[in-house]
Amino acid sequence: MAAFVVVEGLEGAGKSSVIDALKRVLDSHSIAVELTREPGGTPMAEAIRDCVKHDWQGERVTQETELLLMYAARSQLVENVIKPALNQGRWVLGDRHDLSSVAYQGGGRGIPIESLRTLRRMTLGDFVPDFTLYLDIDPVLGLERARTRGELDRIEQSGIAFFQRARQCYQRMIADMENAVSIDASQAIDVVQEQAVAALEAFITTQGVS
Ligand code: Z5A
Repeated sequence: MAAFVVVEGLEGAGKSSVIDALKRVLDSHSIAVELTREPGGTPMAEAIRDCVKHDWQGERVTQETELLLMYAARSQLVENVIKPALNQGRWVLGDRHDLSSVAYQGGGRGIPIESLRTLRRMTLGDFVPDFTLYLDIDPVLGLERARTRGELDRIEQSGIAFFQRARQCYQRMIADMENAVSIDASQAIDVVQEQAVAALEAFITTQGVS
């Protein structure tokens, strides 16, 4: 059966390079796969991504707007891309999903978890990833890596305390989740990739794929 696999973590954790490695694993098993990113992944969700990554034409983005836009983009992506792919038997490999909202808007911004639950219920119902790989990184190191790519965007400029809270929230959530693996992303990139590949291989085996 097709599965929804998600890679989560703070900026600079190495999600992009891990996703490349995971895609190669799925290809080696001849598993058809759709790659997604959040926020984004449909024309409307990509437009929303532009709105949340920067102040909108100089207008400050409130944290409530940020939260609502994350769920609006997610709803578009889940209904128009992820569920259709899974229904057609393709796996989906996601760069972030709902746990990012819990960590950033819940943990980081301090929006009550009950508000997130209400939005989640409304937009996603009981839809959840089948497997989550969390890349754990100290935000000081992660942001240092992200900075090598150029200027930090609006969310990346939220300050180190914001990212520390997001990290703590990620760690708490992952500890309570089934079908989730945490990897120390401060290790060398090839070691992180190796551990991610091993975790996905183990999950694939549980799905009865040869
Ligand atoms: N966001 C939110 O607030 N709420 C939500 O619900 C959702 C998202 C879904 C999305 O931006 C932003 O939206 C994000 C969270 C928020 N904002 N922040 N801040 P994005 O998609 O553009 O950002 P990202 O997902 O964090 O991407 P990223 O910075 O590219 O992170 P990454 O993919 O994990 O990193 P990378 O591109 O693989 O690596 C970054 C650099 O580090 C690169 O030069 C690598 O070569 C290097 N790297 C990676 N791993 C290593 C190791 N192990 N050693 C050395 N160097 C490494």
